Amino acid sequence: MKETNSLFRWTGMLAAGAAILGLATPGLAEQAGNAKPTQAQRTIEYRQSALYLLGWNIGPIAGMVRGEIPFDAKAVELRAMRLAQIAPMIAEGFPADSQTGAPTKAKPAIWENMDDFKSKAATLEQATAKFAETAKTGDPKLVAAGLGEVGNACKACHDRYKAD
Ligand code: ASC
Repeated sequence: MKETNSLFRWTGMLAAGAAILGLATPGLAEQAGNAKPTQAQRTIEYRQSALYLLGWNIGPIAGMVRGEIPFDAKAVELRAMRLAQIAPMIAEGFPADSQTGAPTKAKPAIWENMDDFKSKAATLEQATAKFAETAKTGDPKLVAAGLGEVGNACKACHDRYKAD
């Protein structure tokens, strides 16, 4: 069909133009210089993405708890729910074949102490699940305490397993 062909031509030209202008948005693995990322690169990008999303959603809650931005109970509830959904995705990002292969702050100690690592991940899951319930109360004091528990779970793992 004529319209379809011209649409293909246009999208093709747009893609070529975007590539020339450097507008394409490759994932971190591609940015590292490989057209086709290795499995380890994909895995490392996966876990870094999940951890990034956790930080992204904690940030505004922490800002409210510190009094830097106004307390917004609905926003806390939404973000806490996201944390509870994302936390269970973390452990999956650390299979044995992903110790190296892309820049990572994950220490080898993770794979030497996988049971402990998984138990710390489980603690985060529990803390975020509880926090998602707490957030529904809309009580700033309870939210502050719950955020503290979540933060402690983050920190316990980072202290032992994240390179500075
Ligand atoms: C965050 C973030 C972390 C944790 C940690 C909690 O928002 O990016 O790494 O909380 O600071 O101790």
